[in-house]
Amino acid sequence: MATFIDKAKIFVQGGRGGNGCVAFRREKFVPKGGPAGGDGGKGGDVILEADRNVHTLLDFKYKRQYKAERGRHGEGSKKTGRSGKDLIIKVPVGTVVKDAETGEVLGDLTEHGQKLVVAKGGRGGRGNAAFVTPTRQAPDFAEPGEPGEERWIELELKLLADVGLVGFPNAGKSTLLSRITAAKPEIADYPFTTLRPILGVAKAGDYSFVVADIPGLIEGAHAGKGLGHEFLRHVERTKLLLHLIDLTDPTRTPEEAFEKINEELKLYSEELTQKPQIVVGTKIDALTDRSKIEKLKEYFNKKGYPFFAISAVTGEGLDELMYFVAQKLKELEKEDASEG
Ligand SMILES: Nc1nc2c(ncn2[C@@H]2O[C@H](COP(=O)(O)OP(=O)(O)OP(=O)(O)O)[C@@H](O)[C@H]2O)c(=O)[nH]1
Ligand SMILES: [Mg+2]
Repeated sequence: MATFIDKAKIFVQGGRGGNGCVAFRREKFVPKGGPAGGDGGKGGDVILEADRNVHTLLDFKYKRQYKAERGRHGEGSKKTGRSGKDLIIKVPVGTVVKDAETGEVLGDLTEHGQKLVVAKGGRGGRGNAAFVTPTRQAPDFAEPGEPGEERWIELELKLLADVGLVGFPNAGKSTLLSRITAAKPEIADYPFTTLRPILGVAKAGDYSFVVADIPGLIEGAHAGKGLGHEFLRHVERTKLLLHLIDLTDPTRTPEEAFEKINEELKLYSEELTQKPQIVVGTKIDALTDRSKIEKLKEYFNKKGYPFFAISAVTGEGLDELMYFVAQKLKELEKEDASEG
C-alpha cells in the first residue's frame, strides 16, 4: 500500500486563568465592608478533535501556534470571572499525537468525534473573599491566575493515496505531481525516471487529498517488461485514477495509449479497471495542432470518461482538473459513507 506519513509540529497553549479580585462590599457608613473579590475564571483548554472531513495535516504547515482564550478576572460582589473558551482543533481521523520533546504518545485519535486535551487552561486565582478566616477578616490580597499548560506537540498521520497517476513512461506523471503537491519527484525526458511510488498532498480550495505517482507502465508490464507492474498494488486502494496521456507522443495515438495501459491494468487486476478513471491529455503547451483536443474529449466522453487537457509546465487546465478531482472524491466519499 502506498502510505506516507504526514507530519506537523505545533505549539499549543492553554488559556491563562483570570486573576482573583480584591474588593470590598460598599456599604453606607461602613468604610470597608466585607471582602467581596471574586475568583478568576479558568483558562480555556486546547483540544484536538478527530474529524472525518479533515484529510491531511497540511493546514498545520501554515499555522503553528494555537492558544486558547484566557479566563476573565474575578470581580467585586464575589463575581467569578468567565472561563476562557476551549480551542478545538480539528485533525484527521488516524492522527497520532506525541509530546514533541519527550516523544511520549499523548493519544491516538482513531474515531470521528474523539477528543484529546493537549494543553489545559490555567486555574483562575482566588479572590480575596476566599481568604477570609476568623482571624483575618479583611484580606487585601488575591491570587493571580495560573498560566495554561504549553508544549510543542507532534501530529502524525499515515496516509493512503486517494488518487493514483497511471500512464506510459514520460507521460508527465511526476511533473504533474510536482506541480500540484509539495513532493519533489525526479523528472527527466527518459522513460522510467520514477522507480518507486511517491506521494504528495494536493489541495483544491479547502479540500486536500493524497496523490500517488507511480512508475510508468508499458505494454507487457504484466510479463515483467519495463519495471513490471508490481507497484500497481500501490494504486489498488486509491479511489480514482488519473490516466495521463502524452498528446505530443509521436509513437502512438492517445486512443492507443489509453487502450494499451488499460489492458495492462486489467492483466494486473480486473478491479483496477473498474475504478473511476479521468483521462488527462498532457503537454498541450507543446502541441502544434490543438484541434485534436476537442475530438479526444468527445471520444473519451462517449466512452464514459471525463477528459481534461493540461500542461503541467504552464499550468494550463490544472485548476479545472483539480477542482473536478476534488468534486469527484467528495462524491465517492458520500457514496462510501451511505454504503456504511
Ligand atoms: N512541454 C511539456 N513537457 C512536459 C510536460 N510535462 C512533462 N513534460 C516533460 O516530459 C518528460 C517526462 O516527464 P516526467 O514527469 O518525468 O514523466 P513520468 O510520466 O513521470 O515518466 P516516468 O517516471 O518515466 O514514468 C520530462 O522531460 C518533462 O519535462 C508538459 O506539460 N509540457
Ligand atoms: Mg515519473
